[in-house]
Amino acid sequence: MSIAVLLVALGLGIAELGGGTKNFTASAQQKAETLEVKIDNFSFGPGTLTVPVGTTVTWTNRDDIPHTVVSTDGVFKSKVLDTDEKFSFTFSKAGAYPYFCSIHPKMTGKVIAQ
Ligand SMILES: [Cu+2]
Repeated sequence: MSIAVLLVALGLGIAELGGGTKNFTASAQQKAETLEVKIDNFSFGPGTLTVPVGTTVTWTNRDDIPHTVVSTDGVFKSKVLDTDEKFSFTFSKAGAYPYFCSIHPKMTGKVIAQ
């Protein structure tokens, strides 16, 4: 009798654990969102952006001068962005993604997806 009660209690505990894991997964998915990097005064801001995997990053050129966003490893490459134009990329794999402006190679930035 007492063993049966114990087993039921254990079963409930495991069920709760399972529910907790599902909730955690759901909230992690809700965190996937769009984050913005501003291009202004010949720099990317923030220069290093850490995001959860699945996040879409949008670069917006707030400068009066055309810029590009080009992955050092060839993962993504924007067209030439004029003032207020945007470029987006979704980081679906974890890793470090350094990038630069191909017009002004001294402009560099990095996205870390984890
Ligand atoms: Cu540039």
